Amino acid sequence: MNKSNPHPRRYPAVALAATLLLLSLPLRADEDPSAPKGLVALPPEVEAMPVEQAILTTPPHVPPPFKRKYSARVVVNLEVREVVKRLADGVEYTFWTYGGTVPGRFIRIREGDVVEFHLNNHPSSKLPHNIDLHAVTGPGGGAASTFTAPGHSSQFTFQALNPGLFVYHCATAPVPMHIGNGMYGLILVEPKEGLPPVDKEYYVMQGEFYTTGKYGEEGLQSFDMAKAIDERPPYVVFNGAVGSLVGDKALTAKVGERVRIYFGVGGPNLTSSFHVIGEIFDKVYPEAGLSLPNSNVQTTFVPSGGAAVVEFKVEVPGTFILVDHSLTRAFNKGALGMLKVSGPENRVIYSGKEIDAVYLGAQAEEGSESAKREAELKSKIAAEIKSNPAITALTKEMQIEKGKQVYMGLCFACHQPDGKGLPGAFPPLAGSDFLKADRDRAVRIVLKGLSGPVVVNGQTINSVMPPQEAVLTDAQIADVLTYVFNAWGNSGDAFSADKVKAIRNEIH
Ligand code: HEC
Ligand SMILES: [Cu+2]
Repeated sequence: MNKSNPHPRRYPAVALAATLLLLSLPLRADEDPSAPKGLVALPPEVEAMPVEQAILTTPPHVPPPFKRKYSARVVVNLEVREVVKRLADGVEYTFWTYGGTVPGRFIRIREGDVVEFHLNNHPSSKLPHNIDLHAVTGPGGGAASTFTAPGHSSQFTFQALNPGLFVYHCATAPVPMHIGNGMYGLILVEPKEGLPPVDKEYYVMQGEFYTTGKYGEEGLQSFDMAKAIDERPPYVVFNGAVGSLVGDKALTAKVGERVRIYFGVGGPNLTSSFHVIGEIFDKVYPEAGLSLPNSNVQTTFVPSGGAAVVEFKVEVPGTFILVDHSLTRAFNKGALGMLKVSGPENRVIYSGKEIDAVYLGAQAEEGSESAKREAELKSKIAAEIKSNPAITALTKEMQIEKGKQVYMGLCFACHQPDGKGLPGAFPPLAGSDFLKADRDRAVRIVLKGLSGPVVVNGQTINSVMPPQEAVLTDAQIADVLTYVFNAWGNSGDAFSADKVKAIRNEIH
């Protein structure tokens, strides 16, 4: 074992120049890099430790477990790079990274190791950056010693006192922006006794992106501070992009293997309800302290700036979906990955669909005979009333009031009390050209719901409206549509319950 330090060390002249340069930049007071202290005089027992270069890996890969049973001096070289990459199909983003990827390089060290850490900021960077490693005991987790201008390199030393899986991130102001642009990663401090061996180890991190454009809006997107402050990210993703762990980029395992996922949340804001659909975590080290695993966990809660280690044996083949179980994040914002398991089936553990048979449930009763009779009478009355304009006007007014009550109890939650909807999520009913164009269709939409792309006043919405046929009576639907067609500057005739009923029958 080579016990000398083969490592060239940078000398204070360079560092001093760096400091002078940094002092000329606008800094936060607490980031003022006091002049470099010079290289630490390591005690003989540390000087005597073997020196090794850390192996850093890109996600979803993890460096191999340690074979050594002693502490070492580990040299870590991490390079900051600002890169334009894919965030989603057709969507690009200028990511700020540790090593060119989001999350940054996975760093694996061993409890007790003394780490000589070099943060190198590539000359092509536009901004200074630093690093706060949650595995570090000391001011700013290293941030105070690593503020590094483009084309510069900072060095500091720390000892890994606590085992665990830790997040690291940039802590340069504005911190949420640096993290929000992708400056985070994981550092594993393996306990001295090691971790139980597994067959596959993977590295997954969740983080959200606050793009100026909506989800899927094409082109180069930039960071939207207002959305970040409101915590309304268009994207919540695993490993830095929509689809980074799907298709041929999915994680893989074979039936019978034990899988361990090092899962972290970079944030900058959202926490994760991490879940693998169709699996139960045999073991979770909650909050990634590596001493007390929990057993048989469905979903583990991972804080922003925190991590968890999950382990499970894969028993049957298939595709298992990694999600943040806050599910619109998974299905509408990107927080979805895949683990593809190959191998023989075990139909006792999971049979697959065994039988498809016809099932005749209790049919929704159309109503009793008397209700039918009542409806007939009502329709006769309605016909009579129709011929009297004064009554028609009063009936319409009453319908509008009743319809308003239905609207304010149900529809308002999505279409908003003012009928204006929410851009990108719920179409407007106020002034809606789509609504006005087809009265019968409006009835069908309320009865049956609506999904798929729909263009309202030139804006495309592609979402889902739940059916209301089981919730509202024909009269209520007639009333609510009469209200909708006459509120917020809209104008139109009243809807009759009979008409609604006729349409209901037609589509059944
Ligand atoms: C859970 C949310 C939700 C509720 C509750 C809801 N809607 Fe909708 N509605 C939607 C969405 C989403 C769409 C667009 C669906 C799509 O993209 O295909 C929509 C579309 C429509 C449309 C056609 C588009 C337009 O703007 O003209 C009408 C009409 C409509 N809703 C009326 C109603 C009425 C009336 C109610 C109450 C009885 C109601 N909705 C309740 C979510 C909702
Ligand atoms: Cu930074």
